[in-house]
Amino acid sequence: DEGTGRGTAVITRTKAKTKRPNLYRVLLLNDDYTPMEFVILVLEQFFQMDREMATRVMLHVHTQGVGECGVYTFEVAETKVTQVMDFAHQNQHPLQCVMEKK
Ligand code: TYC
Repeated sequence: DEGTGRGTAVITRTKAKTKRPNLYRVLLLNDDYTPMEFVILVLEQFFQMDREMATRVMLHVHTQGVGECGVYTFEVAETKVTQVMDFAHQNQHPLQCVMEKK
């Protein structure tokens, strides 16, 4: 450094940098075979909804084709999708659950 006579400047961050995590929507897709009651059960069990909210969301998916169950960080969203897909498979329902980046 002294050899060239040129100094090097280093800027250090003083303020704590908070970076927001990427968020993902977990969606339920409609189909013709999964019983409405089963979908309500899924929303209550995996998305902490009460019966009223679960029924509203289920009916939204039923009429609109797709609906949001919740918004989570990547790992949580991935876990929800896996849990719902496993539970649907175990009960031989074709219910589809997916995640998409917000
Ligand atoms: N369409 C289904 C029925 O009539 C009900 C249903 C709702 C299925 C939501 C899937 O994500 C779903 N039995």
